[in-house]
Amino acid sequence: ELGAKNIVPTNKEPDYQKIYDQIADVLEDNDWDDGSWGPVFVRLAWHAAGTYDKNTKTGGSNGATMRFSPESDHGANAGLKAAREKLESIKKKNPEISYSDLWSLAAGGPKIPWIPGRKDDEAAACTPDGRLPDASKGSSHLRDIFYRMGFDDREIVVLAGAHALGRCHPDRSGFDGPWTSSPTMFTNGFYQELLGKKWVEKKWKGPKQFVDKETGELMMLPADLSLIQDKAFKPHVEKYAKDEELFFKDFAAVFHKLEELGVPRTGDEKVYYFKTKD
Ligand code: CCH
Repeated sequence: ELGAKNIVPTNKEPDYQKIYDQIADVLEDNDWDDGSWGPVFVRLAWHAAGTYDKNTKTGGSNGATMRFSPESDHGANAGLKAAREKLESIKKKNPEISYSDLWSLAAGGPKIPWIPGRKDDEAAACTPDGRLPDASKGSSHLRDIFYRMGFDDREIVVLAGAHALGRCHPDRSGFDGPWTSSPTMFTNGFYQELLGKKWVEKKWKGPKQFVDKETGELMMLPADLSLIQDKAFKPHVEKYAKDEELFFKDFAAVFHKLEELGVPRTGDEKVYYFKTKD
């Protein structure tokens, strides 16, 4: 006999706004970097997705294979273990969300469309080392890496604007310092600094990088500077330095595209936009 009490919900749809709010609640932390986990969560999601190869259709934000060695040990992923562990508390509270959806959700913002449905894969699906960009290289390397994911020149420049957030750590990448003076705020400051400051090579024993001549406190990677040395990239840098609204709009679309790499879709999926608390 089938009574209401016998109806057990299966395939329960997680409450993504609730999980988004729980992530928002752990972002602020005076003991972590500049006071927020936001930047390293963005880097985690990007490194999970940026392994995509459009020709073999391998890698991408489906799978969360960075949980496993060898992908967790790839040099580019140094320091991301802390971000994965930080998100473990959210996973424990919400076991129904996949790691791959959780990492992608943790990089979300109110204007970025988000679609759930990523499925975790096993260690055998780890991507080979070398699929993420090498910061010591220039524009032709950036094109090799990002064209492989399916991005064009404008999209490469849009994504690089994420470097408004966070900083480089000598114990992770070997580089040192933030790109902007407000590394926990998402702005078009990366482009403004790139064009507005005079960049000189940092005098140190570490890997080649640049610092602003005036204060020596802000930094640029060789790959960042290549965006204004390259004739095709530079006009996009100029455009986004002038127009922050346009940058926000384009970033939302291109970051969404990044987060969809390698995720099978039918086209009928529900698209989520999240409300922030403030
Ligand atoms: Fe990046 N990035 N990134 N980056 N990145 C680093 C840190 C962050 C490159 C190199 C580095 C993107 C593209 C590139 C973030 C988001 C994005 C670091 C320092 C290096 C090196 C790591 C450390 O020491 O902690 C290169 C090269 C490219 C080529 O395009 C893209 C695309 C995104 C996202 C859309 C964020 C955020 C950080 C800060 C992380 C933190 O912990 O503060």
